[in-house]
Amino acid sequence: MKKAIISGITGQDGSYLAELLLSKGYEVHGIMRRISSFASGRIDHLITSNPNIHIHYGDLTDALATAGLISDIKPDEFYNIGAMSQVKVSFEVPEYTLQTNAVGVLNVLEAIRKFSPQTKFYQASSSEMFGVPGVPAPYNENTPMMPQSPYGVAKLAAYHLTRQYRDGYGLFATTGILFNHESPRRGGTFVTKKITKAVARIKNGTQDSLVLGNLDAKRDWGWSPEFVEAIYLIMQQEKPDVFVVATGETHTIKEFVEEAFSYVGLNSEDYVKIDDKYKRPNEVPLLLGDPSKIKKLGWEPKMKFNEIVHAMMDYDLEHFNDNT
Ligand code: NAP
Ligand code: G4F
Repeated sequence: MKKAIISGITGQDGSYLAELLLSKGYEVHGIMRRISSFASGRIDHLITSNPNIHIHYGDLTDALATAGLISDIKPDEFYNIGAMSQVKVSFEVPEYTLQTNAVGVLNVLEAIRKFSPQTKFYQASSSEMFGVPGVPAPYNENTPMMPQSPYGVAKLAAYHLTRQYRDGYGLFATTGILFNHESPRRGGTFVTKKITKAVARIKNGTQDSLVLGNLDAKRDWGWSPEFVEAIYLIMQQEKPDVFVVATGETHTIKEFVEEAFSYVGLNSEDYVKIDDKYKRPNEVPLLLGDPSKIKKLGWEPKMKFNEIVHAMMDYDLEHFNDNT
């Protein structure tokens, strides 16, 4: 039985990845932070039903605990999915973001190098690493990078650490540069979930309006369950490498808003307000990926933009009162 560690198992991607690995017969070890309320909502259905999932308290910033886990378990695969993943928040907590998203990755790589060098390592890189003004889209594995947020800077540092441990020490340290991907499990502070939840509440009469920031930014939105399949595929290659994972289609935030409101027969102009507090000091205005390289491995994005909006709306219309 193959053993995998997933950091970030309580998050959107971590929970879908845990499901995928368990379905493939893996013994899955998840790292979960201790917080003051219950953090395991997205994986409770697995914990209560599958004896092959094991949860360990930990934190990527805790080098000793991370090294202890890797040294004890000696996993076949380590999926580094954990991160402070909210770009806007990274402007408010830049040091913490760098500690978790850059130094935290170094902690894992060092532990693998010292205690379990046969472990394959996957790093969750991000399209937020791009952002050179004027560089034509779509972006691929060779597009120059210039992140526009502390989050992106931290992810770029981790991207280079992954490359350096691959080239310098011969570790199987691989990475996917994932563009935005969504699902009903998306955290409530990200724009898609904020929109679908609000529209469901407005439709049900429990919310009056939806307050947003920049509606003109464009994002290449995919479907998280499909993107974790790409992560798994990247990890199964013979050699570590870099792959862009994207749909190759981009839409403005405004288009997402309009699609969500029209799905429930409402006009977005009657409900949407703009507040500058949701805007960022700087940001990447256009994200559009070129997934040609990963498509050659047989991966294909299937869920279309409208289908993603509708699937998230269907979920939130049913769960509009949930505290997620
Ligand atoms: P998410 O839902 O916010 O999940 C992040 C996970 O990381 C959560 O389990 C969180 O734990 C955990 N975490 C946060 N700080 C940690 C720390 N200091 N130590 C250990 N774990 C920590 O994010 P996601 O959307 O699933 O994204 C997964 C990964 O892909 C992240 O690395 C993200 O940066 C990257 N990424 C995401 C996208 C996207 O569009 N979703 C695109 C590109 C890259 P709690 O539950 O305790 O908060
Ligand atoms: O949903 P978002 O917060 O996602 P963002 O910043 O693109 O980051 C996500 O994707 C990255 C990959 O490209 C990941 F690495 C990262 O971890 C995360 O998953 O914002 C999307 C867009 C931005 O342009 C933002 O300015 O929506 C715009 N926006 C407009 N109003 C808003 C809001 N974003 C949020 N979160 N909240 C608003 O009210």
